[in-house]
Order: sequence, then structure tokens, then C-alpha cells
Amino acid sequence: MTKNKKLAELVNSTAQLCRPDRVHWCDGSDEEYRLMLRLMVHGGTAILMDGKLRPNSVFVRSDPADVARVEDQTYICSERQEDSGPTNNWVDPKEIKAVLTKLFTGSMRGRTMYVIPYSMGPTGSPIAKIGVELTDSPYVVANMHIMTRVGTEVLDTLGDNGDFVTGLHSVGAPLPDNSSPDAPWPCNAENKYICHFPETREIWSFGSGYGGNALLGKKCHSLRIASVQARDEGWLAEHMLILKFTSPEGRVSYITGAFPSACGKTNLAMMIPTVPGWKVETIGDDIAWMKFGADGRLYAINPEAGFFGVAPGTSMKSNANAMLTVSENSIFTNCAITPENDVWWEGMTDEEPAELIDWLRRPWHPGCGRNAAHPNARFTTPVRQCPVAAPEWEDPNGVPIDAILFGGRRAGIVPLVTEAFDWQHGTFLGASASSETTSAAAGKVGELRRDPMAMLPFCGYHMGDYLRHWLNIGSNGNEKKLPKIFYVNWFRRNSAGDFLWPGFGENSRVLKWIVERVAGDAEAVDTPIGRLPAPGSLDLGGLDIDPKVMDELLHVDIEGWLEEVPLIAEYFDQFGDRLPEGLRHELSAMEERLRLLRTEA
Ligand code: O2Y
Ligand code: MN
Repeated sequence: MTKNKKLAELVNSTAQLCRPDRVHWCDGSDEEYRLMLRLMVHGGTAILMDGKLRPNSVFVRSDPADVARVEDQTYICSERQEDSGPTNNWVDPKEIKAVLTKLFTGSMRGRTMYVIPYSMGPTGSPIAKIGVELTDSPYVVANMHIMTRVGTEVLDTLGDNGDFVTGLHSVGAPLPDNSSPDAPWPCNAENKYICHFPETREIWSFGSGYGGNALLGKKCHSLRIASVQARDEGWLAEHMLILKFTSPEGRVSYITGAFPSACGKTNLAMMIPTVPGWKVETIGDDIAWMKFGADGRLYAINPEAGFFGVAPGTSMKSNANAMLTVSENSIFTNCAITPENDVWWEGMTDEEPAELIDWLRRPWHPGCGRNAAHPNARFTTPVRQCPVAAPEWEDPNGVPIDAILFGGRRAGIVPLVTEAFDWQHGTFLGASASSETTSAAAGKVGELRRDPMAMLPFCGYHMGDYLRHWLNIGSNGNEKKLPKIFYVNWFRRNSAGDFLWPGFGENSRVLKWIVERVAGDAEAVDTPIGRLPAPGSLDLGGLDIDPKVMDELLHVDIEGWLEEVPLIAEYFDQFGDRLPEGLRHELSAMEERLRLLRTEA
């Protein structure tokens, strides 16, 4: 229980509203995690995996109507509509609270309400923040155990008067009476609402039990609400991996990287470099909170304690470290099950198993015409189990960042790597970032969408103000100590549609060039879109790649970029006068440089 007045009142009033049969205060213990697994097993939500094969791990199959984040039903409910901006859905906070209060009324009947006190970031870290999620889902409790720091220590840190982000969550499927059967994956497909109240630092989530909709510490707290806190307090809450990159001489660099959902962030964060002697270690794969240290540098923490990674495509070839991480204490959601009671998903092995039970509980065999695992199937697994977790991954003070990467999935135009001229230009590169969509969010696959700093689905306020905040961060007197900014594209294709760059561990060649640029040890050439590797400066030793392919990868397509200019301008126009002038200036300066080069050519 708690002496914290706000928390005690919240728990009482929510229990009054939602009418759960009982209230459970989470202590974060291993016994509690195991209890959640047992409850899920007995409720038909989960199957226990072979204890010798993968101890403390389960398979979970969700309802087919609840398999991904739902961006269309995700709202930023700021007091004033103009503060949520054109890229967010908005509803009036009073109106939606009235609607949701009706939906939450009695919504936990027949269920337990779990009170999850959690810390995003190492408990007690000066960069960490506390949240409390009230939920009726044992799946959420078990996942929050892995993804955050849960329990008594958090309550102690919160103390009697500490403040926290409030998260109210219900799967929205009350059980009418004691004898009512429960669904294996209760949810409310007709009424899904993921609502954020930025001014009051609240999240109300109804109807979905899945991932980003329900594990409120993740996207809802650590990005949408935290981005607002970061704006107000002068720091950055970003959709970024954090990695440590060490040279053969032992020189350490820390890099953060923003890539849209399911663009290979987890693979990059755990990469096995192919450049001899270089080492990558992981600090985080999805979210970075960056604050200025006393020395004027930006320090980052990973607010999470686990990975909620996309399973399909993960293999010993693409990401051996992720495969080794999921060896125990893991939750596999919407994956397929082998006859040996192990897990499988598309791309895990070269050869497909002869038979499986698919994520929809049906018999599956190669060539049957269906996916065995859902394309957005996930593993939830602790960072501490990652063989390449950096020893300092939980340093409460964070790690000093040397370089920031932006990127996306672009088949054409965008070179392998581009260095920004300065912070403002780097902000422009991030602001104009775009990518071809994947299945992480419900919606169409393969469409091109602009995704500023990969924050489009996660920015808790007006995107124009967010971009202004980025510029402000670059003009607070610490300019010289800021990380350098780069834009990367691993996904450029040739005219036949084949990828030009081998990716995966070979991306370390690009990281090497980046950290050498930071140290002043590598050459670059100025182009209208930024600085590109000078001939010979990218270490390609031992890589069998045609020089013509490298030329294509580093080619600046003047006409292609000139066609891109009005598209970026059109995208920026939606932000009206909230778009900082500096970004318009960067766009016209780039256009001018492109036109000049065309005239000269
Ligand atoms: O579909 C979901 O609910 C998960 S989305 C997700 C999970 C982990 C990391 N990133 C993402 C994302 O969509 O960016
Ligand atoms: Mn993400």
C-alpha cells in the first residue's frame, strides 16, 4: 500500500469506478511475475514453455482484432486543439473523459485491478520518472515487470508527496458474474481509445491489451507524455536506440538513433560489427531520454528495462544477440509453436519447420499460404539478459552522446550516410525524414510517410513546437558540445529492386566513419544535401562490393532532390507559423545549393 495521498486517492476512486473484484499492489518480485504467468496459463491466455528449454517463459496469442498499436484511436487530448497539432488526433479532454468514464464504469467487474508502480529509468536516477499504471490485465503486469522497474522500491522513491504519471488501463471486457467464462484474450474491439492528457500527465487506455496500447510505460509515458515534460523542462524524450561503439584502441563513443517503427533499430542496437576490432554494445533499442549534464554535454538513459522486439525476421544471422537474449524470462506474443514446444517465426531459420501451430492456433505447414507468426509478433525480454548489454546500461547519470542518427527506409534518393552541417541543418534532416511504412502500426504497409525524428506517432504535442524545441536545445550556449547529427539509409535499392547495401553488421562501417568524423579523423565532401564520405574514407576493407554500387549508394541525385523540395515544403506547410523559421531557411538553402550545382553541371 502507500502513504502517497495522490496515489491512495487514485486507487480508491478507480476501484469505485471500475468495480474490480479485488485490488493487487504489485511488488515487482519474481514470485509475482510467476503468478502472472500462472494466471495467464489458467485463464487460457498463455502456454507455459518447456522450463528447461526457456525457463519462466510463455507463449501468448492475442485476439486477431488486437495485434498492434492503433494510431487511428490514439489521441492527444490537450486543453486546446491547436496544441496537439495537425499530426495528432485530438478530442476535447472533458468530452472524452465523459465518454471514457462511462466505458470504465464497471469495466473491471470479475477481474483484479493491479496497481503497478513503475520507474522509467533506473529507480532514483535524476533522469528517471515514476508512473503508476492501474490495469485489469495480468499480461500487462508481466510485460511491465520486464519492460520497466516495478514495485516497492518505486513506491519508496515516490514517498508521501512525490508526483507520478497516471495510467488507467482496462481491456474493457467485464465479466458479468462469477460463473461467466473469460475469453483467452479479453479486449473490446469496438471501443478502443488510447488517450493522453498532456497538461495533467495522464493516460487513459481502454479496449486493447496489446503492446504500445496497453504497456503504458512505453510509448504513452516515455514518449507522448515525456515529450511534453521534456519540452517544459529543457530536455529530449526521443524514439531512439542508444549504442556504445568502441574502437580497437578502446576509444568509446555513444550514439543514439531515431528510425521509424520496425526499421531495424533493435538489430542496429545489438549489431555484431564486421569491421575488425570494433565493438557494439547495447544500452537501449527504442527510447532515449537525453538531458544536459553539468559539463554541457547531452547524457542519455534508456528509460526501459526490456525489449519489446519485432520477432519476424529476427534470426541468428540478423540478430544473434536478440536470439540469445530471449533464452529465458521472456514472453512471446503471436508467434508460432513447434512440436517441441519452442517458438518459431518467419525468418528465424533458413528452413521452415515441417509443422507448427500458428498464432491463430491452427495447424500450419510450409506452403499452406499463411504466415505462422503474425507480422507484428513480439518478444518481451529483459535488457540484462542481452549478451552485449553495455555494463553501464543502467548508469543513473546516463552516457554522453557523441552522435545522433536519423534514418528511414527509402528505396531511392537518400544516400547511405550524410552528415549535417550543424545542429540546425541536422534538425532539418530529422524533421524531413521519411520512410516506407511497416506493420508495426495498424494501417497500410509500404506507403511513404514523412516521420519527423521518427516521432510522428509519438509526439505528445504540436510537431511544429517540437521542432522548435529541437532548435532551442541547439542554442542554449552548449552548441560546441552537442552531438553531431547524421542521416543514414540502409535501404537504397537498384533499378531491379535489390538492396544496394548489405546492412546488418556491415553498418558498422558507416558507424566507424561517423565516429571518426566526430573525432576529426575522417574526410568528407560538401554536397548540397550535407557532407558525404570522401572517396576512400569509408572503410570497405574485406567487403566485396562493386565500386559502382558504392557510387550509387553515395550518389546525390540532384533532380530527385529537387523533386523532393516541394514535397518537404508541403509537409512543413501544415505546421503554419508554428514551424520554426530556421527549418524553412534550411529547405530554401538546400534548394539553392541544388540549383547552383545543376547550373554548374
Ligand atoms: O505494436 C505494438 O504495440 C508495438 S509498437 C513498438 C514496440 C516496440 C518498439 N517500438 C514500437 C514502435 O511501434 O515503434
Ligand atoms: Mn519504437
